[in-house]
Amino acid sequence: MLFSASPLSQHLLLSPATTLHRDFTFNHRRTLTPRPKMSLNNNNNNPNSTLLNSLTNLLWGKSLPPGLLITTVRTAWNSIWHLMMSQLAPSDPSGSYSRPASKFRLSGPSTTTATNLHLYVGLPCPWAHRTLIVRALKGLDDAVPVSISSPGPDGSWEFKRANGSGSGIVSPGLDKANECKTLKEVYRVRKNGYDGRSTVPMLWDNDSKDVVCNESYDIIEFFNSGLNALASNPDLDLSPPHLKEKIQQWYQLIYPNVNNGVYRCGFAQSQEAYDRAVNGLFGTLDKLEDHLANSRYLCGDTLTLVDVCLFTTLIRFDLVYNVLFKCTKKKLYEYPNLHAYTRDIYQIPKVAATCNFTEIMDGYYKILFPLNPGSIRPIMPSSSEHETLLRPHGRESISSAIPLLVK
Ligand SMILES: N[C@@H](CCC(=O)N[C@@H](CS)C(=O)NCC(=O)O)C(=O)O
Repeated sequence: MLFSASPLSQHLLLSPATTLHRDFTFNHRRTLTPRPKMSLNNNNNNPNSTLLNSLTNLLWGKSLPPGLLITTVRTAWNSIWHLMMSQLAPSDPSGSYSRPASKFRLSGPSTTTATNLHLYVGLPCPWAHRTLIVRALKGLDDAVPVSISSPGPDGSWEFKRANGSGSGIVSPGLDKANECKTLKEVYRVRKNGYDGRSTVPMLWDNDSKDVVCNESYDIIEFFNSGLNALASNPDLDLSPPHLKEKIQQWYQLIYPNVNNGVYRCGFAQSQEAYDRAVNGLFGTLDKLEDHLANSRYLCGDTLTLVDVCLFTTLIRFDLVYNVLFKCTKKKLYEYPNLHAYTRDIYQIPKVAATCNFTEIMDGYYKILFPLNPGSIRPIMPSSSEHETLLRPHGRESISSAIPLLVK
């Protein structure tokens, strides 16, 4: 961690022998003034800000001159921010975020014969959320058990909490397949080892002790059609042959502009990169809003994989992306068709139980430190509350076809 209390800070905070407890000090004009009594228990419990207060007092008296304070912090913060962003969110030369490619791929639904599978996810992650939804709709809960990690202080995935919140909503727990403490450890125990990015979702083969796949789209295609012998809802097809081309066309629009588009807004490292991303995002949302006025789902009357992919971004939109990633032009709530479409999918049996809003908010606001250094989690917008999402969506008027055979 960048600003954790070091032995030096502990010394400054605790040692009575330092100048901190003198009654007088020079202020920044070099005149002698009574030192205000310093309290080690000030209202701000953050040891880092106490350290900075102590240092400021030590060097300049009661407060740093505002001009100097702002210039110094701005210069230091800009350099540190760019350093952090370049390592955490790689970008191209124009400052646009470029998402690293997934390492372990499946090139079709039947490219693995493994049947003793285990799924690793994290609940804030929209890519992992796709796999939880398709797993639930297909009835693969028993066939593919899941371990749910949560982000640790440095943002990497950890297993540290007892399973189950008792609410019926998915919640983080321990690693049930390998009993590891972190996801990094799981990737490392694979037979050939691995030292790259340890991302969720990740599908694991318990027999060969190896990673099967860590690309969400491959995993949902595989769950949709590659495990029907084990699924309790094998008749549900979220990628029927006659819609495959349409699904791909929508996905090619939605992935860069919406799914990854929100990240391209949030992780942009130049104004130009942000402008490009935000125009692509809202231009696409406008198009989707129009299309969904007369189409219940993206490809017509049938829910498909591309709806699942769109849903996991939309459900996080007002909650996180609108604020943290500066996707501010409009809230999802201001798009009546998109919001109703989101409610429609949320109300499909088993979907709401895959949405853990507390984990999503904590995962973004508390962990994406470079974007929210104070780690304050804003209040939940009412448009994202469970009760709001249960309001009638009225989309049966477009198509009353029973969309799913959820068993
Ligand atoms: N293209 C991948 C993206 C997966 C991804 O980026 N997951 C993020 C969480 S949202 C992650 O695990 N990041 C950890 C890291 O980069 O170390 C997919 O669709 O599965």
